[in-house]
Order: sequence, then C-alpha cells, then structure tokens
Amino acid sequence: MSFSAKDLLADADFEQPPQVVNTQSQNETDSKDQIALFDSDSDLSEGEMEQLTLSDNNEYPDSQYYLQEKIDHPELNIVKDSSIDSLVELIKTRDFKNIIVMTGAGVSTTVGIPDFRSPETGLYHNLERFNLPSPEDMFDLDYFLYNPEPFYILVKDLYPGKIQPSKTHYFIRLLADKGLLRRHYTQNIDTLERVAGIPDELLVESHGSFHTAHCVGIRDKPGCHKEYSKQYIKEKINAKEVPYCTECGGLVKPDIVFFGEELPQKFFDCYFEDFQKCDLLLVFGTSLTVQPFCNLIDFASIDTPRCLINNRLAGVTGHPRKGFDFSGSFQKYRRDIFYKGNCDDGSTILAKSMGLEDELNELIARESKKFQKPVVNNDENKDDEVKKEETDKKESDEVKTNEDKSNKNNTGEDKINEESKK
Ligand code: CNA
Repeated sequence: MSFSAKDLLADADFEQPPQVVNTQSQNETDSKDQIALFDSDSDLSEGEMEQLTLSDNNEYPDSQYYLQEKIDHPELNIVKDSSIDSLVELIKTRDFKNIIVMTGAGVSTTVGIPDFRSPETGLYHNLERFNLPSPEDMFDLDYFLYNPEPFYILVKDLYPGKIQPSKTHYFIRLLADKGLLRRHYTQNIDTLERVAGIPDELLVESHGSFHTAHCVGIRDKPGCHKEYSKQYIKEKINAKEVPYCTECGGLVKPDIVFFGEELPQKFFDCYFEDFQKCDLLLVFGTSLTVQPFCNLIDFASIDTPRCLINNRLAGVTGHPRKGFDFSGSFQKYRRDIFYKGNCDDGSTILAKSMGLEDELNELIARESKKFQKPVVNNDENKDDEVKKEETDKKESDEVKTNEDKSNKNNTGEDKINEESKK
C-alpha cells in the first residue's frame, strides 16, 4: 500500500468551506487522535506529550504499517528526527528555491499586537467585558450585523499603525529578495508583511486586510458594497464611532475575512500550483485552527519537508495524510520539524543555516531607520504626505527668500543708483 500525491489531494480535507471556519475541535491540543514517538529533544509540556503519546490509536491503523515501512526503507526519512537541527542539516545539503511561508498572529506578538489564543495575553482571553456568546463571535459576520460595537472597540488594538514589523517578517522579505520565496500565505490582517516590503505578487492575505472597507448592510438587508478607504474607517474608530454607509445606511466593515465569509480569490487562484511546487514549507506562529487555511499544510507533496515554528504544539491530527506528524510514526515520509519557541528565534536559526544572518541584520538595521523618530533632513523617516508638506513649505520658503533677496537687491541697486546719481 502506498500513497501518491494524487491520493493525498483527493483525500485531503479541502472540500473547501471556501469560507473561514474555526476548527479548534479538529486540531486543538487536547485532540484524542495523537500517537507516540516524539523523539526530538524539544521541551514539550505535559499536555503536549499526552497529545503525542496516546497509545490506543485504533482509528488510524495505517500507522503501524508506516512505522515498519520507515524501518525497512530509510529513504522515507527526509529528516532524521523532528528537531530544528535536522532541518538545519537538510538546508545545508539541499537548495530550497520554492519556499512557502505560512504565518499567523504569533509573528506579530513580539511587536505588540496580541494574537487570538495565547493564554493571558490573547484577545480571546480578554473579551469578558464584551459579554459575547463565544469569543469567535467577535469575528462572526452574523454577530457583527447584530452588534458591531464590540468589534469596533476591539479593532483599535489590531488596527495597523506605525509599528515596525518583526524579525520574522524581515526574514520572509529576505527570502523574497533572494528569489527563494514561492509565496507567503498569511492569516494576519495587520499588513506588517507589506510594511516589511514583501512584494504584493508574493503575498496572499488569506484573511483579507484593513486596506479597504465595504458596506455590508445590516441584519436582513444586504449592503450596497460601496467602498470606503482605510482612512475613513480609521477616523471613525478614533472617534469611537461605528461607521455606517453614507449611501444606504448599512454597516461598513474593513475587508478582513470573518467566520462565514469567503476568502479572497487570490488564495484559490494560487494555492494548488504553489503547494505542488513547494520544496520547503515553513509555518510560523499559528494555532492552525482556522479552515481552510490550516488545511494548506496537507497540500505540500508528501515528501516535502515542513517545519512548524510556534511556542506551542499545533496542527497534529494523528491522521495518515492530514496535519503534521512530528513523531514520524503515522505518515509515510518522516519530514516534519517542530521548533518550540519564539518565531523570531526560529527565524534567526533558519537565516543562519541559509547563510543569511548578516544580511538579515543589515536589512533590519536599514529598515529600522524608517521607524526612528524623524531626524532633520532624514527623508527616509517621513510619510509621503509629511514629505510633500515639507517640500511645499520649503518651496514657498525659497520663493519667499528669493523675493526678500530680490527686494534687498533692489534696495541695494536702488541705493547704488541713488548714490551714483548723487
Ligand atoms: P492564534 O489562534 O491566536 O494562534 C497564535 C499562535 O501563535 C498560538 O499557538 C500562540 O501560542 C503562538 N504564538 C504567539 N506568539 C508567539 C511567538 N512570539 N512565537 C511563537 N509562537 C507564538 O492565531 P492564528 O493566526 O492561528 O489564528 C488565525 C486568526 C487570528 C486569523 O484569522 C487572524 O486574522 C487573526 N489575528 C490576526 C492578528 C494580526 O493580524 N496580527 C492578531 C490577532 C488575531
């Protein structure tokens, strides 16, 4: 018995809800479908160990077969074990040129944007004040149409401001600069990928972004879809007002994808070919609980190495063809790596193994200048609008100075003329 890529894709659970669905129950850490043999030296918590060491795994009997296969056929072990060192070894021997990076909210927490599900600091943990039926309702379209206020109060924290991207964002930008990035699929809505300079054509903002907004109507009355700018929404949020459509009175919602809404077309246009071509999959800072995004990992070819960099275990289902298999025991190829830690530390390790550490530090140093307090004559630090205002002012000052000079000259000339007349 063996699986081809075709079998994998046929069976992969991507009968898209093309809409965003929360699948916490499928992938969350207390899932019952886990199995033994996690042999990396990562420091797993008790709960995570339990997740990986459930002995009675009758649901997927294939796993016994795979274990024997891998003993008989060592070539099925793409990596020696699930530690980051194994990936570092692989990077040194292989030229990865079609890297796909998937990211979640964990890549932005180090720069102060809270994620959803981190205990204590995550947004879901801090929603008691809104008295929601469930935390996910904050990003549910039906609930938004019924009660938009909690979203607009909360969104102030998430709204893209002048925040400098994290080291991980710059690492992805560097992969793009080096021509190694096939595509960056992000779930984030903070637009820090754009700020970091990842080009639009390499970016799939799978859950939309704050870049634009549209009228979505009100309950029982569809919206007119009039488009509104980021600036318009920002002004309303700052004034603590809910934005309503000036045409039809419907609610205006930023174009971030809520549960129950379709993903952007670009996601569906790109993912299939991208994942067929992907030679290394890097997954950063996500609980892998939102469908269909979390299913993307199943679309990498069955022998493509995949690496999760996250401060807790995620994406393990115990299924022979779905999710990660860090234990290397229930999927055909041993190819999954788990680095349990901070995304930025993981990026540092990867950059180093690719010989890009110095360039990454230089890139960050260069980009950081844009976020330092404006220094006189340091044009790099200023927004285009500020620059324009300054140019206009400079020009008008110059005109004024020239006028003054010419007045002075005139006065001087007049004086000379007067004196010569005398
Ligand atoms: P999540 O479910 O909150 O998961 C984040 C994961 O990252 C968790 O497993 C954390 O333990 C982990 N984590 C947090 N910080 C770090 C760190 N510094 N290093 C390593 N791991 C870390 O968020 P997901 O992205 O998985 O969920 C998808 C939602 C979240 C999308 O719909 C997003 O739009 C939404 N979201 C986005 C932002 C943003 O744009 N910055 C913020 C909050 C939520």
